[in-house]
Amino acid sequence: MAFVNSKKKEVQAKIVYYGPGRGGKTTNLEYIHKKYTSRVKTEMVSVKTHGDRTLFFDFFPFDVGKIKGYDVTVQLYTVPGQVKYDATRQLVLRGVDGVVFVADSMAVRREKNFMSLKNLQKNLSIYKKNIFQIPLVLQYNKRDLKDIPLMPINKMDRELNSQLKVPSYPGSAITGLNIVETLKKIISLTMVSLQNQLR
Ligand SMILES: Nc1nc2c(ncn2[C@@H]2O[C@H](COP(=O)(O)OP(=O)(O)OP(=O)(O)O)[C@@H](O)[C@H]2O)c(=O)[nH]1
Ligand SMILES: [Mg+2]
Repeated sequence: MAFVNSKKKEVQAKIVYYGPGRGGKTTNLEYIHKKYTSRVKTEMVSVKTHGDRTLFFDFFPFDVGKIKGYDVTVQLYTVPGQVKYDATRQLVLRGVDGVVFVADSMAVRREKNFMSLKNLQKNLSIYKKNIFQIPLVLQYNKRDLKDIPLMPINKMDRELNSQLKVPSYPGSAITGLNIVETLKKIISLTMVSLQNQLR
């Protein structure tokens, strides 16, 4: 749950980057952290395995600035995408206000995207949250790859987003394509959904 302090006019919301292993969640946060050094007052906390895979999560607080007179901070997290870390994903999702689902555009990862989206739905339901109601943005990452077969964007949209019908972006966490747009969209959806708490 977001933390709203009406007296101090402060809001803290939690946004989680979710998706299959190796899809680019950590790289999204690294890009944002590097680009917005002034809005990020802390180092990025990353708990990784030797091979650079996320073991627990990545985290940093991001200063959004003022919205409707409130000082807004979003806590950005990633989950570990590897299938075996489901218990950790559940822990990281606790109290989530908004989700970015980072799908992998590589054609060979098609099935992994499906499974991970299903897994998100299941894990949200543990907290009585509905994937059709929570603020959610899809990102089709790795569009910069040239020599590897990628899924066409309209096909990814059809397969992953035909029921959800949420905002989606082709992206690249390496070149920065739509990384900031993705972040701005999820912040804005999250704030709209919290609006009834901001009085
Ligand atoms: N070409 C390309 N490579 C990417 C992109 N995003 C991530 N990668 C690479 O893909 C690999 C995995 O990226 P990560 O950000 O660690 O993936 P993750 O989703 O955090 O993976 P887990 O922590 O295991 O869940 C790394 O080698 C990244 O450099 C992208 O947009 N384009
Ligand atoms: Mg990671």
